[in-house]
Amino acid sequence: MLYPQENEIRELKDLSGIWNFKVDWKDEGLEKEWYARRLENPLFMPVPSSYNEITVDNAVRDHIGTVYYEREFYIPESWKDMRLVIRVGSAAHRAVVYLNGAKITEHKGGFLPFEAEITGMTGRKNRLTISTDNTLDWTMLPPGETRRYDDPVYPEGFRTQEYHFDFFNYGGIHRPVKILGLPRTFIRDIRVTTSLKSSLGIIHYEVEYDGDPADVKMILCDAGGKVLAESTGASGELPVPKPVLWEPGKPYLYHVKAVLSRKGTDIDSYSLPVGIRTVRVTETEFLINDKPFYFKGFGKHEDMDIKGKGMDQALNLRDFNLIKWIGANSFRTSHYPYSEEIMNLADRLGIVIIDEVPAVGFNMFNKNEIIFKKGRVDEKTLQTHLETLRELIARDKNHPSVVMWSCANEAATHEEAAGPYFKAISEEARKLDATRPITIVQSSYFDECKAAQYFDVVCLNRYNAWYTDSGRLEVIGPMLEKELKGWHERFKQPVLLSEYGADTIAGFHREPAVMFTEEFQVEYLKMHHDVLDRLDFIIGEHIWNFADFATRQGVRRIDGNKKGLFTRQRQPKMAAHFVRERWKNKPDFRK
Ligand code: BDP
Repeated sequence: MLYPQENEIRELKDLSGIWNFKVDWKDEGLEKEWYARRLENPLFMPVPSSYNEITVDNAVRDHIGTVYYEREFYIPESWKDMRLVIRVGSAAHRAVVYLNGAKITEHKGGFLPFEAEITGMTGRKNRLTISTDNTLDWTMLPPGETRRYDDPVYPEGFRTQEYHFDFFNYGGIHRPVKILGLPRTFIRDIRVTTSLKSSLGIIHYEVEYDGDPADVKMILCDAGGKVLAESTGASGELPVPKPVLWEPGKPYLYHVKAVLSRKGTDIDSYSLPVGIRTVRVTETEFLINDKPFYFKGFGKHEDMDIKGKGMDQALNLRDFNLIKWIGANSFRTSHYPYSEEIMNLADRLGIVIIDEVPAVGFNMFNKNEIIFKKGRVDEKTLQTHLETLRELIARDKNHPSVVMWSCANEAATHEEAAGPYFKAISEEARKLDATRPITIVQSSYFDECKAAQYFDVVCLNRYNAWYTDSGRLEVIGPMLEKELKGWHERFKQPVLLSEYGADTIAGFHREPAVMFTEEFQVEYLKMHHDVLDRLDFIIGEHIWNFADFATRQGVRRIDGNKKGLFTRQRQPKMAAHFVRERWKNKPDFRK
């Protein structure tokens, strides 16, 4: 799926702004056809944004169920011959879209875009209504369970949402809603892969278009816009002698421009940045352009005060600037696909990404409870998981920054049924993209895992001396070393420590260190680094987390998860300075 673009042929209209908004407290909106007319007594709500923290009403913040968004818009008469499409960047987690009272599409899954054709709606006032529902069930990614309480001791309508993941379940329209004006015969998709044969770079491309027969041409330009090569046909190759490669920190981008034409007249075009780079793994290395890359970075979240998971370019750039400042070169989109705007910036800024599907919360963290079973993570979940993987790879396949697909986070891979489940996931991922390695992020123990053999890289999350042996820093060294070696020896794969971290309240100090102080976070990280530095199959370190983030309320979380190196307002804790010293002196590529 292509990111919306405006150019000499294509039109684009962004519907971001203040929309009308109404919470469906009694689940009656559908029955009473709220979409059929203007919402009565609406609130105002910004799009894009989570709705939860915009008002000062905790019932809105904690709402489990449906809300309605609405706005009016025009499409100018001058677009009347175009194919018109409405595109939602993302809406959590189920959305139904109505135009002038008629349902035009629906989508399940809160982190990926979807669209619907609305050709013909020009020259009139249109009313767009979008309902979103943040209710989770076991067929969704991430999965969860809604409980309703009949006991009269609870207030009427009381419900809770149980989910086994550690971030606040924000709802709403999280990414921009856009109207695209396309020609009737239009480029539907482009797929680009690159390869390198000694000093010759090759860009392989495939263009798909819909409509009447047309000629396809692909033009390759350098970063300055100079034309380097051209090729005709819907698929082909563009040679690039002595290419400048896309590398972490040195993100050179070529551009390909696909052009559809008929009788010499251009009828559609689309430009795509292309980074020429290769990715491959061995038993001990992760090679980018055949050089052993060392991941320095974080697991992150899309999360901020007030706007929750709403896309915000100011925040995105602040985060990338901090990533550069601290000397990181990569992050994982834990635990769901991030906005396309973030992915585009990563390409341009040379930050490497491990791109994750929202398969998180697949673990009861209790060995007596099985999660891979009928009614929990079962065949229906698998079908959604496969579909989400397809949608993710369709969206992100062309990003040079994406070097690996992460197909799950901390699933209960010790369970028997996790084996066939993840075999199916891995086969689909490989079928969809043969050019990138795949992983699942583990929290199991190496000797009990039933799934890692289907993947290429072991990503391990570990919290020794935090959730277990709390505060006893001295256990980290021996325990971590044993486990890292165990994973590597059993699966013959390179290992990335994909999460390690300690909750830290900015401003808490204690010497000697105790949990939750800034001193403890520094010492905790250092204990891990001492181990990582002596093992040659370790391909990197992703600290949990980049910044503090919101979680649901609970006795284990005081105002959210505080494992950030930065506060939620993106200011450094003491450990950020310590990590910066380390990473500034640690090259992106190992010798
Ligand atoms: C890991 C999860 C992550 C949590 C983290 C933590 O992958 O989402 O936030 O632990 O507990 O289990 O801080």
